[in-house]
Amino acid sequence: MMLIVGELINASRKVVGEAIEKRDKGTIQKVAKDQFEAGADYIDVNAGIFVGKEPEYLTWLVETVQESVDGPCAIDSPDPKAIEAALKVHKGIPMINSISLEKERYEQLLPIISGTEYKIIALCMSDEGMPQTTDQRMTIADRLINGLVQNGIALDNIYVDPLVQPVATDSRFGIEFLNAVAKIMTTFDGVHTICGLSNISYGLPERKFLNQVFMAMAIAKGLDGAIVNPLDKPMMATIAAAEALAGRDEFCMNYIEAYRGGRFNF
Ligand code: THG
Repeated sequence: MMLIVGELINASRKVVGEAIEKRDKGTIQKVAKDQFEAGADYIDVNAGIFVGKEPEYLTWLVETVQESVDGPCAIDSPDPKAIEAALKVHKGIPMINSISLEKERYEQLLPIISGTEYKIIALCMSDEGMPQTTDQRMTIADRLINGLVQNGIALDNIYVDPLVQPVATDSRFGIEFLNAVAKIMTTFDGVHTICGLSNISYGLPERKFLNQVFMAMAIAKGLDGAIVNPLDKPMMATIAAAEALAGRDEFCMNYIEAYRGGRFNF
């Protein structure tokens, strides 16, 4: 089944940013609980708009979330120092979001995660910037996967994020991403793939529609993780339908279960 990372505890969202500044635990804990109850496997915590204060704010977010739900966080920061601080208070096995091939980020984060059982998101980004083609993504993915495995991370704990780019910018960006998902999943048997979706539809109307269709297409290519809003019912229904149609839901049991649980009532 698809691994779901709940994206809503992100400081770029107004309610969450304000709650962090006011140290309003109740608001954060409700968003955590709602996502967990909707089926999130990990609760993403991101304080990215507070540059310089990320170590302090991420630590507070992890503590606050885990006071209210019995589950792990996905610690979302480009700053290894912030991730390291949040790890000190995290209970259970976290997801690290993310390591990339950017030299400083890679070299600082690797010793922190080396030899652990953490789930690691390996983001396809390097000092040369954001990859555009399938081949550019494959080159970065290959180096990241090899480096992680050589440092004692099991393939099964690696989630490669091929990096979604807006299709409004270049009409090839959708298909180059999708082909990268397929190639990563077949080249590195046992590894996982994950992504955030919202970038695909940036600058276009009816974004939710594009995001849902893109999710279904990515699942057909083998995507098995998603950073999404688990409270978004049409998106969650799309995921259940796409998994059944891709042959990843024996006897369509999960799809039928989703229906019976009222998850198609929207
Ligand atoms: N890959 C990885 N990590 C990521 C991303 C990725 N982390 C950040 C981001 N992309 C994924 N997280 C979010 C969080 C919030 C929103 C989008 C992506 C967002 N929220 C809307 C709002 O605030 O209005 C809508 C939320 C809603 O439906 O209520 O846009 O790509 N590894």
